[in-house]
Amino acid sequence: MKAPVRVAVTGAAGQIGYALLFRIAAGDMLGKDQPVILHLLEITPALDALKGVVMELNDCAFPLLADIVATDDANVAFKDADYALLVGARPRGAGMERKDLLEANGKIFGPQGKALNDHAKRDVKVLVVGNPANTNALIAQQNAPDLDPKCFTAMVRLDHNRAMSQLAEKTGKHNTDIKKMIIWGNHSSTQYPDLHHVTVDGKNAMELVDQAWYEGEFIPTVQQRGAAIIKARGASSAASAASAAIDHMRSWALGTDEGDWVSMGIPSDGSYGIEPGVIYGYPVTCKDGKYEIVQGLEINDFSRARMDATAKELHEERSAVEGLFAK
Ligand code: NAX
Repeated sequence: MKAPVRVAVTGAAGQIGYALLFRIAAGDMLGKDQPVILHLLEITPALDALKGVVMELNDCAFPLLADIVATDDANVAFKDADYALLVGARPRGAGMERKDLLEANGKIFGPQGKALNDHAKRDVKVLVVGNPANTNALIAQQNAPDLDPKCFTAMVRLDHNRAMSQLAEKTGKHNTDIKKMIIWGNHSSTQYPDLHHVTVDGKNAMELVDQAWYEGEFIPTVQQRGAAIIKARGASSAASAASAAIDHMRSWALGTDEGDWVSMGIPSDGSYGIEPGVIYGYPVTCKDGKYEIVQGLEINDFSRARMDATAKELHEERSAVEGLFAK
């Protein structure tokens, strides 16, 4: 059996946390041969609820769960962390403008970035789930000057999985027949789910669907799926978000399948003309714990306009929070 690794999860007593922790402890994220020590971070008023979650984790008697640390101190939660899933965030309150939301979250993700900088393993893999995920990831990264910026990623995998499921339904195929999905940009309604490089059972997706469906149904459905879930369920996506977080980390840690790729929000390096300085959804392949942007994809005018629009939104978000970056 391998030595245990430390997996920090923030917002651990929340609804995504409740769907996430049990799957990490069961080995779904890092493999059935990888013991884990869970480091659970919550705000002080939620520590009682967290105690209940810890009791339930213990009651599962998971063979792979080596230990649990539960705390309201980020310095403790991120101590020697190999993985960090930043789920806890400030939700948008009534009458709150986007700028207020970004700033309120900056107050969470700035200090958490600093705590990661000071205490986590130097090759820590950080996934930000809490919204606005891309810009929260940027704030954390900007407060961790001693860590490689590539340690910081944001989750667009739920959008990726939603897009796969919509296309599978439309084409009458199973999602396992679908390869090379891409979500470009922000985890927001400007995200661009791109079908031009996708294959369904080996055939190009754009040859199987018409432009009207792609533009008028598929793209808006994927972009608005979060709101549709809230309307139907009366609560935001939780189990599917947790599942996507598991997928994101598993791909990163254990690698992507040969002949396929996944979408991850990662620091832009200028690839595909996206100005650096933001965390942008890209198609990536992963190997040996590292990700690389898929290069050389042809981008048509339709895609270019949408990729630029979502980049513009991210740069605007960046401008609103630049004051929260470490000097
Ligand atoms: P909940 O409100 O159920 O849980 C959030 C938990 O975070 C709460 O228990 C709260 O006490 C805790 N928390 C707040 N501030 C904290 C801090 N500073 N340190 C540690 N813990 C803190 O929300 P939940 O439904 O679990 O969603 C969590 C976040 O995920 C939200 O920001 C949500 O918008 C975001 N989502 C992101 C998605 C994505 O694809 N990137 C999709 C699902 C989800 O909407």
